[in-house]
Amino acid sequence: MRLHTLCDQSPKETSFTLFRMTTRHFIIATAGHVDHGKSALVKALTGTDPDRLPEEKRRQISIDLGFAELNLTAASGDKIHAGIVDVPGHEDFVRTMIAGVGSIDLALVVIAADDGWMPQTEEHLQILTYLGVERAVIALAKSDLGNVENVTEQIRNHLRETVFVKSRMIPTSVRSGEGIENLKNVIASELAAVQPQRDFGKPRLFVDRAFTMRGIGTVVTGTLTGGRLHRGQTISVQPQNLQARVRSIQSHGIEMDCAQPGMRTALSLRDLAIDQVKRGDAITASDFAPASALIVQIERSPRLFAKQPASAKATAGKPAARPLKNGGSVYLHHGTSRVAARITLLEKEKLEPSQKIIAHLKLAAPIFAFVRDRFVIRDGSEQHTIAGGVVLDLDGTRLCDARDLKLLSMPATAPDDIDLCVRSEIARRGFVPRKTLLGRSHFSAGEISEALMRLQRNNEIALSEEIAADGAFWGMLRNQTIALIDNAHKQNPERPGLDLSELRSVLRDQPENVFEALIAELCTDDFVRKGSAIARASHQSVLPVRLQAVARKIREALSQKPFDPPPRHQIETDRDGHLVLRFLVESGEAIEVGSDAVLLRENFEHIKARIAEFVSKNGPATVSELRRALESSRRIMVPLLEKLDREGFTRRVEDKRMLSTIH
Ligand SMILES: Nc1nc2c(ncn2[C@@H]2O[C@H](COP(=O)(O)OP(=O)(O)O)[C@@H](O)[C@H]2O)c(=O)[nH]1
Ligand SMILES: [Mg+2]
Repeated sequence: MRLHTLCDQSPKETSFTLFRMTTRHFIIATAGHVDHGKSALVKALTGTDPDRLPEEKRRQISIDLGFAELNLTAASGDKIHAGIVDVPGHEDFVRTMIAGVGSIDLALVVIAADDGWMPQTEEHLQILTYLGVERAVIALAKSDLGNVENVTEQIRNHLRETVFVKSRMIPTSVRSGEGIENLKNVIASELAAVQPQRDFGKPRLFVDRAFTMRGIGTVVTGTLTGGRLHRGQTISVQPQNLQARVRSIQSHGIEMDCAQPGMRTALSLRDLAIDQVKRGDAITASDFAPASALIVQIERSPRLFAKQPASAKATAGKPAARPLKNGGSVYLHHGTSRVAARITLLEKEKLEPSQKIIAHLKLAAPIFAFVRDRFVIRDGSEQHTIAGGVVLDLDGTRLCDARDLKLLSMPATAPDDIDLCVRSEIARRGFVPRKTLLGRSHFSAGEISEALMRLQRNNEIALSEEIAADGAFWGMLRNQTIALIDNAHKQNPERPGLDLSELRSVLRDQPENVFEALIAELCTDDFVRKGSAIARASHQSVLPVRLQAVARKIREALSQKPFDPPPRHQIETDRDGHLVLRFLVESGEAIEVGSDAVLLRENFEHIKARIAEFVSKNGPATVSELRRALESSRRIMVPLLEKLDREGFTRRVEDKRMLSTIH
């Protein structure tokens, strides 16, 4: 019960014993060149030294991600709780840095006043931009050592034409204490303006640490996004698809029943051995599959990036300044994972700075991605960050034609427009099962079904219980089917309609669920199913004049000895006979008693009544007794009684028939 009480509160309103007021949760990550004072600043802000490893202490350099927490109060009085991820700044650890800055709300970019803008300042800035981080506070660290004014000017120049152009810049010194309080206030006011991370019911936690704790077992940590995780919940570890139960949840050392998006989260997963989970894996609560071939939009920053700060001329020949080529081997950084990938550019042969392009990425191992996830691309030698991008499609095995590219570009330009995303997804595929439509996306199931309703109201799509189909595709399929039905009525007016098996074979390219949805939809208005056929509701099967004489003859033949008519093969001696007999059977005028025995319906009803009468009067009867009494034959009576047994009218006991008790 308690579990739900906590989780049913809105993300803004979590209250733990530690925070009695409304507390909002955010994630901050540091960024900036090595030795510029990031870790020292985190310690000054929080009291926690993020460099926790002995090697980090010995070498005085951050190697892995470090974590701390910062409690602030916004001007409104709201409590703000920020998890801080401290990243390494050294060029050898850019890979770790990228794992630390996914799903953050604010970047704390640290630039030493005595050193100014440096290569990893630039590289980190590009990484933040590629990952869609739009909010940063710039700490001008070591203000006790440098010329703050000059360096401020230099940084402003570097930030021109970036999303961080308006970022606040605060001189700080951990030595003198200058600016630390001011920095806290600025961070608080920045975060107060940030919307808490969305809860769209699809939790993902990209693992940034996995370790064992004595008495607890395997523990993973990461930043939770997309949805909540509860204690006791069964989760899956992707991409290896292992199931485990969440034994307990903590955030910054505090036990909780439920973690929410935007929280640093530690999960104890006792069912898992430590070698079954590692950094880069994703913890999720859904059964979505991972993907290993993606269609993406990639972009290159307009800024050239060189290992050493240098003029554009000096960087021209360096790898980072070279265009990204078709077929190249790269590393994709997504969530906390890094995976080798081969890139195929779909629109051009190479990607120059400032350009955006659609590409295929074939991954060496699957990743647990959603449509609209952002990622970073580094070169095959892992020396340079060369591009960033956004996932457009998780099924990159399909080939893309020009129409595909156009439809893919639509949501790429407006990724938050759910109608556009849904519309493009359906248009590209013709139809999509509703269950899977944009399942792996940042939209909730509710948002997706509302978008489907809107699009249906605007006649842009057709919806059945199972599938959502593109309006044009559906219209074409519908018209084609209606034309086939009308044609069948015209060609064979004596038939009840078009055989569904015949229609299925014409539409064999369509999957079963589309076919069924089509039939179901047609049958909601002008069409009906008649046995194994579909027909216009208004269709009455009639014999063409040409066959009416044949019909007369057959009726006569069936009437002469009503309970012992001639065998079927003697009646339908030619094609016309076959057509007429089928018509009589389909229209219900005649009944197929056995494979070679047909009775007119009135005679069938009559003989049934006579059988009932005979058995009621004389008790259970044999085939011979009934055949003799009713002037029939074995040829008719045997299959007739079997049919009546099947229908539950009679019941066989040894070699006699009695009446079933049902009627
Ligand atoms: N004078 C001075 N030195 C600082 C300041 N902040 C950090 N340092 C020193 O700069 C070095 C690198 O700091 P660190 O926080 O490890 O940098 P990081 O690599 O960006 O995390 C350390 O020797 C710190 O003592 C500061 O505000 N003033
Ligand atoms: Mg550090």
